[in-house]
Amino acid sequence: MKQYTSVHDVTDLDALVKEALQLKENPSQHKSLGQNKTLGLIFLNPSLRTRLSTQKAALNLGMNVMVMNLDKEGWALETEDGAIMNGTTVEHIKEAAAVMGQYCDIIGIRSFPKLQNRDEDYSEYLLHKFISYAKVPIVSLESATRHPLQSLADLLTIKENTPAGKRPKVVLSWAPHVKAIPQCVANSFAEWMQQADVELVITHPEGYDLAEEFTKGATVTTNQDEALQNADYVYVKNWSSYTQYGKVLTDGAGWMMTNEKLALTNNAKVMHCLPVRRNVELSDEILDGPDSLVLEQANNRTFAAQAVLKRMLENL
Ligand code: AN0
Ligand code: CP
Repeated sequence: MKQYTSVHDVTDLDALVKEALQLKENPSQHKSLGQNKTLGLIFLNPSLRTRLSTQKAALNLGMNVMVMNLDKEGWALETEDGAIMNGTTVEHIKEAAAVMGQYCDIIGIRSFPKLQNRDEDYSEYLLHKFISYAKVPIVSLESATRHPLQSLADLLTIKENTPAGKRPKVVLSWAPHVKAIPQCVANSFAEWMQQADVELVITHPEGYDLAEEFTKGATVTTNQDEALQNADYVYVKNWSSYTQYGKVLTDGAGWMMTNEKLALTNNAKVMHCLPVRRNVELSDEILDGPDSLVLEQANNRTFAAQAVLKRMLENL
């Protein structure tokens, strides 16, 4: 594997899932694979899970890890080709990425969308520039449009909790939030679920349709109660509008997931990528109750990252 930016970089999804679950059984089994190899983790936005689980995965494989909060600790980055850099930016991504590529064998990068210009965000210009200038394998730690390590961990969690032979109904349910949030997690989850053996239903208020490239083939409805009927998994997530790009269109009253709503489901398990706004997106009673899978998802982030890093190391 040379890059991991979306499900399209995975040629054999079932095998990757099996490998990740097998690594979970014995995380140290490939401790010498990453010896003398360095993973660089570059953050342009905050992170708890991605930062720690990806480091843990690399340490399990025997790698060295360097972490840089580029937004706070690096020079102000210029990304535009041909820019006359007489303003606030100090260093061009051409040099910054190339230099970090010299220090690292594999690089992970987190860079959220700015949520101002849809075409710009959805072009994934920053990720693509990084890939071309760093010249080493790149793992997305959440880019402008996707969060593929989260989606792999989500798929692992669903596999582990689904009886063999069952095709579960999975509902992606929009939730309220106080801020404009990227579409990445929802886009990516929808994209991954289309490749998995599940029935995917997406529900959200008017105006929150995701880009069709991610949802094609799924059932999409603005009727949350109808969507929840017989659900086996409910994936709760806020996102800002894609069509009225980056806007918060409603306070989402009535969309928070509660036990009352879960009564419509088939004893559904509840998922969220975290961080979660308690009693805004999801009620305390769910998060503190027996139906929540959020901690299992977060735990599986390590093994998702480990499976991906292992494949990259094998290909160096
Ligand atoms: C981010 C998002 O939804 O993309 C990161 C989640 C992993 N969440 C927030 O900004 C709260
Ligand atoms: N789920 C997730 O990616 O969390 P962090 O933003 O804390 O890394």
